[in-house]
Amino acid sequence: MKIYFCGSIKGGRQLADRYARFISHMKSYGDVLTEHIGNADYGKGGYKPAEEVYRQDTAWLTESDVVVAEVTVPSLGVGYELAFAEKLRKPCLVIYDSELNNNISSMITGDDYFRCRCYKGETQAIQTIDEFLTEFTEDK
Ligand code: 6IA
Repeated sequence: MKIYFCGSIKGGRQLADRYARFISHMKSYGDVLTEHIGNADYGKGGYKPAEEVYRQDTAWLTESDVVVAEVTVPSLGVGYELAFAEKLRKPCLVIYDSELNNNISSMITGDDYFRCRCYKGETQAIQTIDEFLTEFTEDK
């Protein structure tokens, strides 16, 4: 199974270590195409043309089987990726930590295409991720 994980980059990197723990867990289900999102140093001092980022990420989204987005830290890029994934009819799990942010955009929580789940603590987030990935794991 190919998993596309979305998390904030320019929106703020304060949860990068948490993304890394989620990614490491999800790797037991298949390939996480966007492992770099969990690297706290990603982007520091580096440069990649925006066109290249866009081309690569939309190609990965297109080849992915499922999308998991952590949206606690608001990110324009993650919002865009979710809309792109919906257009492609990819199954999308959207999770957020309600103790850190309980004010997620209505354009995400109000779209019943997305499976939006709040969590309290990483253990609960992992359980939610497990339920979702198990559901889509069968024939992959
Ligand atoms: O608006 P944001 O930057 O917070 O958007 C984050 C989301 O867009 C992530 O889920 C990524 O998949 C995607 N994204 C945005 N910027 C990049 C990026 N920049 N590289 C890969 N994916 C990205 C390269 C930074 C460079 C200095 C190495």
